[in-house]
Amino acid sequence: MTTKYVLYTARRSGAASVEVMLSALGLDFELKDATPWSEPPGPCFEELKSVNPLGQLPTLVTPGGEILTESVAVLWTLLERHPSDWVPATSTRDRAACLRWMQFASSTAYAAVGVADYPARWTTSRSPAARAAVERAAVARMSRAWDIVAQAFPQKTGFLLGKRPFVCDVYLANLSRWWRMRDYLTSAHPSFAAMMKRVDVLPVVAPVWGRHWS
Ligand SMILES: N[C@@H](CCC(=O)N[C@@H](CS)C(=O)NCC(=O)O)C(=O)O
Repeated sequence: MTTKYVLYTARRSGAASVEVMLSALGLDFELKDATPWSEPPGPCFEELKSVNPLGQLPTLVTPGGEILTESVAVLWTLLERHPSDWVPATSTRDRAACLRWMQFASSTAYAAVGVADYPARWTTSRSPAARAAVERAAVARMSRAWDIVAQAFPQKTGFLLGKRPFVCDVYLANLSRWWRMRDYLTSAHPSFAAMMKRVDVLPVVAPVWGRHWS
């Protein structure tokens, strides 16, 4: 049993949005570097695998010892347990939209990132050409996902759900950084890219992004 939240994290990973939310909610937490892709892996990678067999980030251990995985579930559970104005009020259309678009981004864009990052997992072929083809298909799927998100939010001011940002803004701003999707958004959907930049500079977000992407 711990007294604080423990977040297994890595630079430039999906754990960044969880770091933002732990700070925004004023929670006591410890970060453990469990970078899976470095050589050698982060010092806490073996420990991460003992709590999450896939060895993926973000993985959060609660003060009560529960293991939380899956980025949307991790964020949503935190927001449910620590009420704040980072999520729209219960039963509102905005709350449904907030969860819908986080889940959409997770199951389309984030899932495609997992394929592009590790194409060998998604083809039985050992040929570099076959793996490169899987990677290209995954990147195309990512762009398609961001087209759909950007077309759903054509506004030129404010954030996804109006004048103030919610957890969905932070989540999408994190996910859209991979595989040059910000460059893609800037050319294909400039007003959406500008919205993501407004999220990047929020006082709770900028220091975390600075640690991850500087
Ligand atoms: N469905 C998971 C995906 C998590 C994921 O793919 N995380 C990446 C880092 S951003 C990871 O740990 N990759 C290492 C691996 O898959 O081996 C979620 O939403 O949290």
